[in-house]
Amino acid sequence: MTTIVLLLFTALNAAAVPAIDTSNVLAIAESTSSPYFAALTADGSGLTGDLHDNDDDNMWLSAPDRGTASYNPNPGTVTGVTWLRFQFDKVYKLGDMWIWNCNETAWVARGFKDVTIEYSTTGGSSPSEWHTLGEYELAQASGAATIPHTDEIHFDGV
Ligand SMILES: [Ca+2]
Repeated sequence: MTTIVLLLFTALNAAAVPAIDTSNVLAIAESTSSPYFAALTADGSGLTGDLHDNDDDNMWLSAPDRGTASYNPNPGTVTGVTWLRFQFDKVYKLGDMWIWNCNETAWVARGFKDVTIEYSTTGGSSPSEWHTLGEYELAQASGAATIPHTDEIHFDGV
């Protein structure tokens, strides 16, 4: 199995109750296939209410052919085939993170599957600054015209 890394400073992706304003979330990716930039994961693009569409223009895509290489954003974090990091304007207590996995109809298999989620209040390079929330197997999206979120990650107030 392949490990994919999702890194969170603190706070969450698009939706929560109350949601963290998307203008306070900076999404950074290990790589990008232009123009499918990381920002599209955290800017509300493709969302109508809590449903996301299946237009690839509203989704992030890593560069192709990641092969067997392993990456991490900085020392102290686990490595994986690729990673996404969500950086916030300040430290938040986190509730839930909702994930809409890749929903491009012909390419739902491109979504994240085996992921490790780590968080930090400092984002530094020392392993002691990072905490592992857990390892997760994310659901594959259906590719339907609109979908509810595919996964909920519970931070439970960390
Ligand atoms: Ca989007």
